[in-house]
Amino acid sequence: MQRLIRSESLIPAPRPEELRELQLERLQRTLRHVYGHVPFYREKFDAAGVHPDDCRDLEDLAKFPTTSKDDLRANYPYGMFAVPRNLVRRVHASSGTTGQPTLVGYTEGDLSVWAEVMARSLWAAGVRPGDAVHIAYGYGLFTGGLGAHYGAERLGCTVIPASGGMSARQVRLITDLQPKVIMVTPSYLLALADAFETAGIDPRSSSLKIGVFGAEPWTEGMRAEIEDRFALDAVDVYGLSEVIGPGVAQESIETKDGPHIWEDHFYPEIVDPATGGVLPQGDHGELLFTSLSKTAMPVIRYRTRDLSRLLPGTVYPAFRRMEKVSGRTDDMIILRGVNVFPSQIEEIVLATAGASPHFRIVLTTADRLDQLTVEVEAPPQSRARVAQGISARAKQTIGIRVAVEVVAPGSLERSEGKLRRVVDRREG
Ligand code: DLL
Repeated sequence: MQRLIRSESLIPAPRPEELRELQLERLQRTLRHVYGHVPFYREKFDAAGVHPDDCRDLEDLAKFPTTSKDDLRANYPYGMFAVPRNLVRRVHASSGTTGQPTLVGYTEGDLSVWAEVMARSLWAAGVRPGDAVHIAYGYGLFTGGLGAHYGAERLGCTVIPASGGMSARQVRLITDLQPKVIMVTPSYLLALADAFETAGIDPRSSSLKIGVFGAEPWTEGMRAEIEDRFALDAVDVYGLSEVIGPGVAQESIETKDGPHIWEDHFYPEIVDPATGGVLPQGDHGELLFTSLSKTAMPVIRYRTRDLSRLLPGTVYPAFRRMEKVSGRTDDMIILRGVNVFPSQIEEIVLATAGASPHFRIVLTTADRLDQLTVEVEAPPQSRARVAQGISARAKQTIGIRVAVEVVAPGSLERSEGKLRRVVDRREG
């Protein structure tokens, strides 16, 4: 895996059979490791009648049971760890908007792999040693800040660890320190665009040339909006704490065609979300990951709930790509029998002239029927046109009737990290 695609590239370029061999060896080792050290996996494998020795090629992985977020919750805090606690150098916890948080852990080796895949991701994003990188992902239990931080340091960048929030100060830092790169959630970048304007600075005149955005779904419409507002290249970084954090997959700045998955460390599968059955390459479904190199807390067939599909690699042909995540199995809204994703509403809002990109989806019950209201900002003069435009597009493209409430610019709450788009006030 030391061979590089071009003499200067950080992205490995193994031959297909070389990669499969490495994946299989790492998979077998990981299965044995969890079976030997995590009672949860041992019991689950035994109950399913499978043993690590049954994994003789990569396809055999499908015989093993999947792991869910509930399994992680039930084993909180240390039950999923596969090494003694004193070998765990760091823990992170997932956002856990509802209920019990989930804890993840890293050995020293895991932290090193994480920095490496994140450095690789930044390379694919067009970032180079010596570039200044402004990190506005939150630092703390969330993996965004520290994950991005150590990757950028590993690559040899100058890191500005701003964390999230205090937008006026972020504008000041960016203006003074002139970073070329920003790493932040797309929704918080929009809040920063407003903060630039409040400070009387055109965001397009900032030093930022590359934005590495992730931690929440964002659409092609949002990419266009961001690139236009800031005059930068916007690329997608994907990851989740259970697997490692940011840096599981990264979109190339050259092609912007969905993240390439760093498959030498994270093995992807797509399954039918309802049946759990493995789907062929190209089919849409739920993304699963199996750790290939993690030691402290490997996951086996972890159900991400993210909806995507696997596609062949392009600029990095050794690795498969995932289609940009359009939504999650658990943020799908069923409105009078029609499935609606927040990303569909995002596309509609961004395509509507006069509407600001700040919007919220509010679900209520009226006369025992579910109702979806899009709350969106627009100046008074375009109120009627925006309301009409959004409801007409929703009818045309999704086939649903939505209510639109146009509010004054600046009145919706701004994100400082991951945005909660949907407010569910439905009865029952
Ligand atoms: O959000 C890790 C991360 C930080 C990724 C910074 C990228 C940048 P969690 O808090 O565990 O970890 O949340 C993981 O966020 O399952 C997806 O639903 C969503 N997500 C992450 N990246 C993307 C993306 C971090 N690029 C969950 N597009 C995941 C869409 C994303 N959704």
